[in-house]
Amino acid sequence: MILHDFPLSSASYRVRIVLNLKGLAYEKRNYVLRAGEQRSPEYLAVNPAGLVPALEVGGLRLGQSLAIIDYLDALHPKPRMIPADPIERARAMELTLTIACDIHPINNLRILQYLEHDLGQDKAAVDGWYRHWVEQGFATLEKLLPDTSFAGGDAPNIVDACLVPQMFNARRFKVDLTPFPRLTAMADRAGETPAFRNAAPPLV
Ligand SMILES: N[C@@H](CCC(=O)N[C@@H](CS)C(=O)NCC(=O)O)C(=O)O
Repeated sequence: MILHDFPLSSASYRVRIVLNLKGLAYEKRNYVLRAGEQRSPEYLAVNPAGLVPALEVGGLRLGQSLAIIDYLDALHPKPRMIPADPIERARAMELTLTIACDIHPINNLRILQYLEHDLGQDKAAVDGWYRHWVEQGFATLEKLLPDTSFAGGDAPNIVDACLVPQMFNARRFKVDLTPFPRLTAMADRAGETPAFRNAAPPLV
């Protein structure tokens, strides 16, 4: 199994966490995103979106971190990342998609580069954009969080695999986390466990 990866990519970090939680061995191929390596013809043949992560296993080449997590969960259901119970599953997806649809896609590298290079915004404006959308999403999550040890319930699941990388990025961009004490505590609790620690990017 090959993970096309970049240490600081939060979408790749989600998949690294899940591979570790499930104890699955894999090889990594790294792409330096700021150098545009994700848009090389070789990588576009793997993932035409030109985004990491992508997973290659047998003849399958799969992009989209949540699709990869769903695939891994179907093949290796222990521990479960996506609950089987319909209500728990819907609740987990509500939290997951608040991060993966409402925060992450409007803050990824190509959006920030577009704001800077195409729309002529300076670094302060781009960083402000980043923080604004994290704060909006985190405010929603702070209200939606369950009363459990982890964001996903009694054990970490797909919600925690998305939350911990998003929290890492929030800290990188110096988001004020004081309005989100429950969210921060939950992300830190999961982040300190070995599967999450071993998936973490180097501190920047
Ligand atoms: N929805 C995709 C998002 C993938 C994504 O945005 N990846 C970022 C890194 S976290 C990337 O490759 N960025 C490169 C770029 O923006 O050019 C997923 O969940 O896999």
